[in-house]
Amino acid sequence: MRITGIKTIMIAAGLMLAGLGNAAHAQDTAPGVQVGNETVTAAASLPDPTLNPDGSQKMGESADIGHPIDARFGLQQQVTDTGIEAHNFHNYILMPIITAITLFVLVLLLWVVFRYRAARNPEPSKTSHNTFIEVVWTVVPVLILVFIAVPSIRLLAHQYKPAPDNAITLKAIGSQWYWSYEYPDNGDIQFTSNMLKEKNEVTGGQRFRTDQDGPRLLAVDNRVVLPVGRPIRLITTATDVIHSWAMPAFWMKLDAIPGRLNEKTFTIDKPGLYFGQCSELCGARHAFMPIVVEAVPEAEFAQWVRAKGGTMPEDKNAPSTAAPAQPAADTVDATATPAGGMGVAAPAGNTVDATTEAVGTTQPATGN
Ligand SMILES: [Cu+2]
Repeated sequence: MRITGIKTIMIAAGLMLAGLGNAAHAQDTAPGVQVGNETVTAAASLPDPTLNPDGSQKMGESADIGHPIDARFGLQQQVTDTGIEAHNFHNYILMPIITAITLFVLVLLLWVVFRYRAARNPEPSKTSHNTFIEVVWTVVPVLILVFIAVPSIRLLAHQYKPAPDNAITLKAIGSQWYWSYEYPDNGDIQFTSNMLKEKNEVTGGQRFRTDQDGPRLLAVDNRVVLPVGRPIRLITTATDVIHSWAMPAFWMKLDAIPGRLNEKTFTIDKPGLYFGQCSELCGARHAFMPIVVEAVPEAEFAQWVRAKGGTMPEDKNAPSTAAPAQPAADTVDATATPAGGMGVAAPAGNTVDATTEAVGTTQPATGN
């Protein structure tokens, strides 16, 4: 009798989950559908400023930033403050030092090979000790390392600087094999981002990639929209295995680890479309969970937030608002993670919430 009861509960739970999965899938396949807006019906009629009336994306990839370019030499152009600092450190300090040391060692080797070859130097020197040279080859490398350490540690400090109070929080949740996103400071916005398939890979009315969406294997159905010029507090976690949220133009790669929250801050300087990928080998379809960020002016971001049924933190201070402020109590803890958020375990309750929510709002992996 008891076993039958448990069986019934499990079947009911299975049916419920299947229903959730289908609902999420239906939302994702329809372009331009508002996600996570069920609590704010008044805002549902606002148009999404990033989409054309027909549901297609307004912003296409830019010519020179945010994506790989054929035959590019070097790293992608950086559009964040720490990215520019790191790129300059790489270009003007590390590369010249590496090049100089490599050439110096090459010249020394060639000189030894030719000058001291057996034919030219039949009677080798028995010298085994030279104090001056030994001091030089100890002190000079130490000085070089100290010279590198100063900008290196300064960069590290900038990268882990805690987010200021006006930062926008983006929570990226990795799952096999897609990303889901939440904007805990902006009400109840959450959505799933899946890679777009090619035209010949889809059947019956399913959405496929167009040139406006971005390059093959990098375009997604739902883009992350972020404001330009305002600090972003990125928080990552995962539901199954370790993923990594990586965006080359932001100098950003942050592991997404189940049961933990990692945190890093960055500010985007240029509007544009930026493409990245999961950068931690996470299974069979690891290569097919791209990341797309659309950076827009702050006013447009606020419009997008309201179109999605969310609120801007400033709305709370406004005298009257059309949409009621969303409760964001549970996000306070997550965002209060100390400066060195990386590696600091969040309170267990938070992490569990994050991962369970993600499962409920994402479409099945087979949909990818
Ligand atoms: Cu992954």
